[in-house]
Amino acid sequence: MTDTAPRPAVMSDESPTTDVRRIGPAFRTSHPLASGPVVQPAPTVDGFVETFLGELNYGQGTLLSQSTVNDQYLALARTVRRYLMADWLETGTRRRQTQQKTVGYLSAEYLLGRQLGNNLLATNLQDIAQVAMERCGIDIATLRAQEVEPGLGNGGLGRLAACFVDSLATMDVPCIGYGIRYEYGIFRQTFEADRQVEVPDSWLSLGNPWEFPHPERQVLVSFGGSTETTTDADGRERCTWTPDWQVIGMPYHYMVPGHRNGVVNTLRLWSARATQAFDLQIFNSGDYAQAVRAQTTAENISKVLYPEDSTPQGKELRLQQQYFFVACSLHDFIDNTLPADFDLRRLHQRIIFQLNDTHPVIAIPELMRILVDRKGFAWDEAWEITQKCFAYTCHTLLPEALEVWSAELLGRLLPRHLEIIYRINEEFLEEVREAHPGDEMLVRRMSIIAEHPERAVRMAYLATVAASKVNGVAELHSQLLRDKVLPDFSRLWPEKFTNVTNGVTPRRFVRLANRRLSDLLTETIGDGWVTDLDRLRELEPYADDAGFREQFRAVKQANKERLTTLLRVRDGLELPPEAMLDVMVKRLHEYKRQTLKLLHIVSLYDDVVSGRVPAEQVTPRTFVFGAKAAPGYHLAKEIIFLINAVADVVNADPAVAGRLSVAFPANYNVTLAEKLIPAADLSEQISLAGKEASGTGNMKFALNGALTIGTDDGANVEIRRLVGDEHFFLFGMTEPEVEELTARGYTPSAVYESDPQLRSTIDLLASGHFTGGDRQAVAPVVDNLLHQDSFMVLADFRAYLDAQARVDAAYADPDAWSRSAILNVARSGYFSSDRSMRDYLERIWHA
Ligand code: 26V
Repeated sequence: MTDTAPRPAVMSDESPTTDVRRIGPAFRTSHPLASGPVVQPAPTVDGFVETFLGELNYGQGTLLSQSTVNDQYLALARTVRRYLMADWLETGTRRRQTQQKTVGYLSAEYLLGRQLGNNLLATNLQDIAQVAMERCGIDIATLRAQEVEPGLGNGGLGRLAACFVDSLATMDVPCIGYGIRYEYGIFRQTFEADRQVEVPDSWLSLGNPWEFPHPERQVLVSFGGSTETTTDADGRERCTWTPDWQVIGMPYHYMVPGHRNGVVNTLRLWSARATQAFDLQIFNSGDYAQAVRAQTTAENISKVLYPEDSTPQGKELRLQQQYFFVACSLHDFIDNTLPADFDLRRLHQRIIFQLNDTHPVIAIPELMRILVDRKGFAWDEAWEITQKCFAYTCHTLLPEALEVWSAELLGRLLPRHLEIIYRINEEFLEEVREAHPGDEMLVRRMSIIAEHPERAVRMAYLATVAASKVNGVAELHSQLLRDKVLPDFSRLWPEKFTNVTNGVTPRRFVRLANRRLSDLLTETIGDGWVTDLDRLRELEPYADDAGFREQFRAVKQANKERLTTLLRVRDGLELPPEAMLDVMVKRLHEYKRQTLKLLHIVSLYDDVVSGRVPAEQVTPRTFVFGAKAAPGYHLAKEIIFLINAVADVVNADPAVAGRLSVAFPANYNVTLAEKLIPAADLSEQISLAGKEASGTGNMKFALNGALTIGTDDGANVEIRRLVGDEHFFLFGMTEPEVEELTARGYTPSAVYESDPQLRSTIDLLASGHFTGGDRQAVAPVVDNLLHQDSFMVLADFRAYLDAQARVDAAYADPDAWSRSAILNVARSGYFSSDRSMRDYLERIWHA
């Protein structure tokens, strides 16, 4: 916000709810139903139909015969949520009574995916709902397709948060997920002339049956202004912050059901509103337009998810978002969740705030502010409490992805927090000096405050200093975090650092996404695997059973056919359902190396059109890409353009018809992932070693019986170790080899000159063959590869092609391939997010 932008007014009272009837029973009664939910009858088809029609008539205000698909979807959703409500109320009551330690998961992103299917699965209502809808003459699949997924995240980090809250509910661990209810989630991607065009994601426009606004729990959040330090009667320094504008945080609650265990936890997402003081201001203001703009300023805070997932832009609105949701969440837990007389010295016995990357790290000075300025704690005691209440997860290794906020901006928006950060830093640096007297270089390196190019706060350092534990998200990543990103800190506090390898929920990504495989698994080893994924091990002997392999192949084939049908209808793509399905889906980023995949495709195509390889010798493959680029990431958008351009030409060229096809369905999201992953034969995990922190798509593919071609990076390392070398196609430089090449000096043009096949491939691309002769159109990508290639695509090209040749050879033996695929499933149980949660509980939360 600029200085002249109108600001929402400050209210005189700390609580925004003074004129709202406060929480708590409005009356006392001995009615037996007052303190427990009205008992729901056991679900039956008749009961379901009746509730559904009731919701349609009395909730939606329409008749079945008049209703639209959206009416029916909303009524069905509200019917399902009724079956969850008693468990939700009961879980809440139980949590209040037992007062167990709660996990406060602080995440700016939750990439939830569609809710209806998941909630039907959790409640075991899938079959009843299907029959009930049939009785009403409705195809339930049409209603499912009506749901717009809540895309409140960018990619891996947001999806991980969604998997974690699912697992915690399934394990009956008390957890509140705190985040932001963005009015617009991740943009919808469309292609125009092969280029990405972003469309706003107005996911709320047709109504959202899964959320519950709680105006009685709203919270006031302050920004700006100045601070003043005075000395009170006892000689103690006291700081007062006089903000100059405020907004209201309105919580929306979402159900997070456990898998058929009667538990429903809560996800609490905050939405920004203008204050009532502001409404008065409008009313009294001569300048109505200016006053309305102030309202817009307030409500902008939760308007839109930032679509960048690697390069922080230092945007003021983003810092406002971060402080907004964190301030709401801390206030909510401390003042509205704990009992009024709670002794905050015991705070760590009731909560552990897990910081999902640096985005919520401003919570650290916020808790200090609450304890010192509002609750009257001495600094040292407040710091002791604070250190016990936070743990920090780092999700990256890219230096440019580490958030740094300029002191100028932080001080302008949150003056008191900046003071607190300075004091934390001073005391921390004293500790460093004591441990390493005379080493001022070390002090400067470790300072939370950077001085160049401008004075700024390093959020990862602040998190590391304050947190009880710091973890990476895969073994290799945690090691590199200790050795490369935070080496001074890991020497100072070796015991602070730990690893928790990521995981994915088997409920959504196997049971829901791959019903056919799930049924086969359950027929073979029982259904215990859904909540105890290690039991997939029991499948191992069946890898040698020809009959089972046959059934397993039939599942994969049926999934492929479902996908080809979907892509025909959704994207107008004609794909052969028999070909090997080779899939690369993830955000578009140079380090992930979609261009390496593209060079492979072009080289295969080049082999055929140049006559070097007869088309009949090419293994039929369908290459599928799914990827969004950050709107401001120009090179990533050029890569998208090039993939589409290559796809157009390859798909239309009769020389490779029936052999090579390329599909790039627009708008890859959780919903599409659930269709793509179960159909895949080959999973592409080809980042430059040392760059992908973990990856979680890699786990989803392995669990769905795809084989991986991958580098020694992130969780690939652990996947390969578990499934076995012979069932994983490893290629490329290792992280130390990358380091060594960097040190020696890497010259991509020399690699180009020395490998004739690479030269031919790049020359074909550069010739304009795929862009109607337009060489300019391919220049950004080609020039970058030849003259920069920051992620060493050319250096790994040869190894990648060799590994792909091994893939072709293996695929030629369907029995051996299926055996490997089955062993991938059987040996990937470790990658359940339930296991990740057990590791967090044991190593970090002690909850
Ligand atoms: C970072 C930033 C940087 C500032 C600008 C906005 C923004 C938004 C999101 C992020 C998160 C990037 C980090 C991330 O998503 N990391 C991914 O986390 C996955 C879950 O741990 C992991 O599997 C992926 O390897 C890692 O790239």
